[in-house]
Amino acid sequence: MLYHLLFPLRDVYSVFNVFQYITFRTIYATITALLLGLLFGPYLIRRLSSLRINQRVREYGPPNHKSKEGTPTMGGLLIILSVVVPTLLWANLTNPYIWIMVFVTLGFGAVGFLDDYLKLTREGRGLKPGEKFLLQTLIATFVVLLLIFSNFDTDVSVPFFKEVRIDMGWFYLPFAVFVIVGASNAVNLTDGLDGLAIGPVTITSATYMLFAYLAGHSRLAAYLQIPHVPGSGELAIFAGAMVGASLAFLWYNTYPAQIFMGDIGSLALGGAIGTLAIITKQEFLLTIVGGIFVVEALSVIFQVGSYRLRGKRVFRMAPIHHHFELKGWSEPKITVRFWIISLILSLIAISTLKLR
Ligand code: 57M
Repeated sequence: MLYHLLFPLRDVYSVFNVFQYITFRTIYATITALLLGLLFGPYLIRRLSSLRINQRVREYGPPNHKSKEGTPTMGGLLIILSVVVPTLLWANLTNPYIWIMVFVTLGFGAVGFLDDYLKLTREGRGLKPGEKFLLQTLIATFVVLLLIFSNFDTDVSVPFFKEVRIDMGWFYLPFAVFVIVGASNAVNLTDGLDGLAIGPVTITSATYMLFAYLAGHSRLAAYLQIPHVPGSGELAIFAGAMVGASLAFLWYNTYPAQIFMGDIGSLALGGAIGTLAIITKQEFLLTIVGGIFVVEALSVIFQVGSYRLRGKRVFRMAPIHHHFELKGWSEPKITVRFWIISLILSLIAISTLKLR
């Protein structure tokens, strides 16, 4: 909105010329998101508490989690607000990718909201896993079809192997849907300790902010030999808003958490990250940048698989963060160590720009 209102005034006031720069608008979208989240956080925490929108903690779980009973949840409302409003303020709204990102965030957020709402009203029984998966798949399929019908490239690039481009044709549809739905569920599984999911979400968003900028810049993309996606640079503004919103949420979600994001937050953030990976054409890179989410999801797959096949557990409890809790690590120690790993993974992902 600000872009459309102020950039045309550049002939009268040359200072408004600065609105043409994606970098400038990304920085201010990040700051706006951060401030919105910080300012509205305390209000939302009070409001959710007074409405008794509080977390129920399952009986079967690490013992220290019982004390978390009653923590306000659905903080994802704050995250979504702080992502969408700055995006609408600072981005070029004629860019279709911006609307796709807003749609995915709101769509996955709505599925998460339904799940959270049902859990509150039906004594912990949210959507059935199959129902959740179906809704997520419908949204992701719609988005990927939209992209394919607007001549989106169905090639995929492989990190570290720049000359390899595989055209997947129509197989791109199930592949991209898998990336989006998988990312959404993996972030959800990670969201089980204070600050644990939002830290890697911040780092992953920041990484994709860089990749969106580069993919949208024809000369830089050619120089770095990465896929050039005209118009994707604008997504740096969206990703910047995600960084700001996530940092603001972390302010309140850090140990001991005053608020949880709920499925409304985790599904929306994961879906948005998956879609960023698709549009920037850095699909496989997500397994590196989002390595924490991948490991969390794999730990559940191995645990459930091993239990069913051999009747034995691989971990003391899955997802893997519970394993470390039961080994006696303190919650902040697990969280901060996972952040450090996430940061290293992000650096490795960025290094793929130069390594081949
Ligand atoms: C959500 N959410 C938390 C909060 C958050 C298949 C199975 C592995 C699925 C998995 C599962 O359901 N995961 C999805 C994990 C819950 O947090 C709420 O959920 C939202 C995210 N969707 O925003 O609203 C609890 O997590 C803790 N929490 C924090 N701080 C935070 O900032 O401490 C969350 C956010 C909260 C709070 O305690 O109540 C969750 O875990 O429910 N299931 C599991 O993760 C369960 N694992 C399990 O059953 N393992 C078995 C299986 C795989 C065979 C095993 O290993 O033997 C664990 N969940 C819980 N307790 N609560 C088991 C122990």
